[in-house]
Amino acid sequence: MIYQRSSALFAEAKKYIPGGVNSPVRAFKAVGGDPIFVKKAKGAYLYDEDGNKLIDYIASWGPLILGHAYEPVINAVVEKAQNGTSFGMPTEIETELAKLAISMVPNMDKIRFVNSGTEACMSAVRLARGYTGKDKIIKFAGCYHGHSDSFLIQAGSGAVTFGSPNSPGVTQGTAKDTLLASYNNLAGVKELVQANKGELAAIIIEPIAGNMGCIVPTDEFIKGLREICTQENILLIFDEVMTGFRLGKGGAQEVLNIKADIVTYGKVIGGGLPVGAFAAKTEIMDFLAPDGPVYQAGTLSGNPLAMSAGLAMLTELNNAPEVFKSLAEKTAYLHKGIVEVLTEKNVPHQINRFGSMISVHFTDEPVVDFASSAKGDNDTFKKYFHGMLERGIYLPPSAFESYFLNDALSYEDLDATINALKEIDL
Ligand code: KE4
Repeated sequence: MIYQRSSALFAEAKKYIPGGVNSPVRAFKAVGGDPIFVKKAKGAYLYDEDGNKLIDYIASWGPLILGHAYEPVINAVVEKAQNGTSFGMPTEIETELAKLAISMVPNMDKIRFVNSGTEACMSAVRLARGYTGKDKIIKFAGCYHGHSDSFLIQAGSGAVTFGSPNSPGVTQGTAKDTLLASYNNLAGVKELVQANKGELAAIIIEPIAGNMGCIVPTDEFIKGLREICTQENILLIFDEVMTGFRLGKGGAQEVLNIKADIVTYGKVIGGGLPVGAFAAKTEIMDFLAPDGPVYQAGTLSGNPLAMSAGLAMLTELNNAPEVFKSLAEKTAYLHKGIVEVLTEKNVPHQINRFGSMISVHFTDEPVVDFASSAKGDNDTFKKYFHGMLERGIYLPPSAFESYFLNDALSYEDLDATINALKEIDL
């Protein structure tokens, strides 16, 4: 495949945009080479600036669960735009999307819309701190909740000391209130909770992790978190920016049968336009301004154009929940095909899958947390990524990402993906 125009566009972009991209993962740093510039997309296919057609497995990192340029969503956005895109005033459509979203997920009474998953998670933590009157939070190594300072933290020196910044610009003052635990390690969480008794406002987690590749919690772990939070008056925050409206109508709360105290959303809820959200019971949500003391705001929050995309998307999913089963079956089919090929090639691999989230790890150890995910062989991953790209298959350009299948993918597309893998010398 030829990527000349993409490379030329990348060189031009780098003159005006840091790293040539508006989000780092797009720059192919983890896999090498120049990123692909896309011209348009439809259904399961991307059409890049060099005229290549690619089968898409990132779906804009999750939002486009029904495929690109999905008619009902496009029509809703085009129609809404005719009457203005944003007013900075309340509109009926915000209530329509709020009512629909709340009707689809368990256990939530009210929802506030923002413009990204980062904003949703940042606001959820502020709300938890304001509601509980406590400062510290626990997050998990390898879980990503957006780029708010409180989340850009790596493990501190000792098991029970606070975290340290993992990005310049994040202060130690901020880092001291974020504690880091390991996914699927309940004992470690208990140790942190005991060492910080009475100081923890929240534990925030990706209930099915997608930012270490896909990692599924053990029953004991996720149920244990719920119990600890209930016992210790800590709010459990489910970051469902990836899983919300992807794993099922009710997201991870529904499929795991666990009730969180605050849930954050993004991606699918915006139908491909910038929408994030966070939700909780009335008692918690009413702590938010303007009625409550916890301040949170946004010029474009709930803007009718983004709301129209989200409403069209959730309406489709609410009226056709069989999509989730179809997606899970397609993901299982892809899983089986990849296992057969990599086994035949005698390549050590672990494949983690939950619903329509899946990831391939080139290691023979089970991938259950960030440390085990980091043991994947990145040289093999790079060969895999570029080998698939050369054959028209667009995968996430990082071993620490989940694939996001869209329901426009056909079984022929899945077979083409599996056959492309057969041709690669890993
Ligand atoms: P955004 O601010 O990017 O909308 O959402 C942040 C976020 C929060 N929580 C979870 C579980 C997430 O996965 C994300 C964002 N996901 C990444 C993909 N790993 C977005 C891609 C990117 O950073 O460009």
